[in-house]
Amino acid sequence: MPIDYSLYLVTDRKILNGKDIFKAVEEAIKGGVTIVQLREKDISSLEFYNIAIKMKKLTSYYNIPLIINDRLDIALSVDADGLHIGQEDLPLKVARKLIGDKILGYSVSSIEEAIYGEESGADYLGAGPVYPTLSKADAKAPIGVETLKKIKDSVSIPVVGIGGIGISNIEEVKKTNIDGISLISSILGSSSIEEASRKLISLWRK
Ligand code: TZP
Ligand code: MG
Repeated sequence: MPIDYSLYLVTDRKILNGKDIFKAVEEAIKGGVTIVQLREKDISSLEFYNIAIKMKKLTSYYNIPLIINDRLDIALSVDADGLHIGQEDLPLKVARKLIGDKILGYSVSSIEEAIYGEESGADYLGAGPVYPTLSKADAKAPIGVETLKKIKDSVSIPVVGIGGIGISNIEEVKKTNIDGISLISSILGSSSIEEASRKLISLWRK
């Protein structure tokens, strides 16, 4: 079955401010999130594994693909649906070899990186940051919707936009014809995660 990248949730426990991550993700799924990436920074391998195994149970129950950020070992050990890596993670071709036919996502900020990603075995690209974001400490300068569109037009694999996306700019992002939007704060920073997700998916599908 083709993967639905429409509303792609990336997790961040910092923004949850103590709220249970599994509850938060379940609410987001009920609201309409179509795919989930578990992204953990500054955490032990054991903790990451324990969260990932529980998250896999939850997402499987709802038939939602689970992607693990950065950690190929965790993705394999919990039998996640895929792995997402960036420019400073394992080389893409190495990751492709090891991950087999699981979904492999790759973060890009330029057309050159996008073309390299497609040629080197990525299944989809996360392009950004599209707008300024507070959710990633080492985020690069925003690429804007013009570059996002050029990235989309330069590859044939799915492209999701990430970084600063929310209700206020979803219309502008949609015009680039990308395959989905990937978000942290507009979903997890909302007082009603389910409502926020419902609103975003309905605007995206409109
Ligand atoms: N990669 C590029 S921007 C970003 C990541 C993980 C953070 C996106 O978070 P937000 O809150 O949707 O801007
Ligand atoms: Mg990474």
